[in-house]
Amino acid sequence: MPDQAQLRPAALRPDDISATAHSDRFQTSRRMLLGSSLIAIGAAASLGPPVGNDRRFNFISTASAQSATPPPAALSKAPQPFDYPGKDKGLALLGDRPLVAETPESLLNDDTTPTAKFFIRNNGQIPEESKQGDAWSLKVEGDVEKPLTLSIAELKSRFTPQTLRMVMECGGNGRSFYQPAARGNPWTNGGAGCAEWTGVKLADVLKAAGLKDTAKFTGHYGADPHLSGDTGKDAISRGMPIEKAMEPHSMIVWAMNGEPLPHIHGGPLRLVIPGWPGSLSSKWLTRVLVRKDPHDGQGMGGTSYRVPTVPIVPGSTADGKTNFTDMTSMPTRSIITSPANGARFAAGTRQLPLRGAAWAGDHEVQRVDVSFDAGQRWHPMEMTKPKNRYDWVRWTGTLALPSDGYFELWVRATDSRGVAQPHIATNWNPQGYGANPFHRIAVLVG
Ligand SMILES: Nc1nc2c(c(=O)[nH]1)N[C@H]1C(S)=C(S)[C@@H](COP(=O)(O)O)O[C@H]1N2
Ligand SMILES: [Mo]
Repeated sequence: MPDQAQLRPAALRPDDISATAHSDRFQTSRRMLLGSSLIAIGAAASLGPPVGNDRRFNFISTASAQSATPPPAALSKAPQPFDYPGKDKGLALLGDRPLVAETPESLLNDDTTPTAKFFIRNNGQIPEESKQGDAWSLKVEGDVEKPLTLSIAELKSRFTPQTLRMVMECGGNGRSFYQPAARGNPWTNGGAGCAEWTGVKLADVLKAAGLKDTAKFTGHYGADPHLSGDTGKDAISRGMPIEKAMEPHSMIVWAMNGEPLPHIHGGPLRLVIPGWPGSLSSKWLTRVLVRKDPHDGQGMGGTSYRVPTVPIVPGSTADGKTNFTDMTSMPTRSIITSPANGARFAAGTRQLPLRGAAWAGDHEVQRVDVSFDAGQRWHPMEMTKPKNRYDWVRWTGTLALPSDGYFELWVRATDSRGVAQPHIATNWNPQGYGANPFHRIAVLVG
């Protein structure tokens, strides 16, 4: 096991981390001051003349556009570049140990998220990079007729490969919008990406092992060491009902965007379980255990990836034992990917082109609307057809602005059940799952 410091890029040393931890993004999610963000951002914008490259306006963070928090003075500071091999410098570091970084909404403007821009979420240490290539092996055992040990070469030759473009999203995406702050990484909307995944159906492999009648749940294991280095503990080990495992979109994957799966994204082999919390999509996959009972690994039970079935008072304590359930489908979410928050346009601009994405966990996106008057009027956007189930919807549209000036743009998706995103994060829970309020950005014309 190499020293973690060696694996850590230079820019992620502890002193830099504390600087990042005190960035505006981090603080706004933790402060609980009251006030209207419209007033707050308006005030920030008026601090400087509305001409030229006013950094105070340009660097209003997405988080402060979305929270009810006045932006702190530190807003004029440029965010620190993210420095990790093969990764875009614009990713936002949320934590160093374990390494966690999100993708700002404006970096999700591609139809397919390039690997360089894909978010990173680790719970433990990053394991040593495997040199085994296609000799890497996966065990399938438990409540099966014939336990299997399969190399990647065997997975490729014995089963029919498929490539699907699908969203993967962290269960905690949107967490920073909860008030009071919930425990965990303060994601805005960037704990999600949509990549082309190549591999085989998990269902085909489970069928080859032969599911017993008692096979009701799965448990997933990866090769990454626990953060403490304790070899008796797993970094994370989550599981799901067998029905989700048998869906044709639940995959064992060895390639991402047409390239061998990169080490940081779980290469050489991982699960991709679309629509449900990303934590089920085990990286560095070594073992799938088929079980009679719900899995009890690291990250199962208590308030982990669990949400209230009876709403609780925000900020109250709960142990998750009663009136909580494991999170299944992720909520409906939409983002404006262009323009970026804080963009400025020439005086006289009236036609404002917009681009974005929307997705809805297990459901489909039915419509996407944008408002530039705080929800008084909503304008329907045009949606492209997803390539396959679990692909996101890319949407475009043009707003006709009535004048120069300051506008906040809100986007709202409605899913196939007719359920739209809420104005604010609802169903507060101690670890902050399921927050999906409108994405809001600010733009200035003139
Ligand atoms: N082995 C292992 N698999 C894991 C994790 C982990 O820490 N270890 N993190 C999970 C979580 S919480 C998420 S959201 C996704 C993130 O995948 P990514 O880092 O490729 O974006 O991986 C999941 N799979
Ligand atoms: Mo996650």
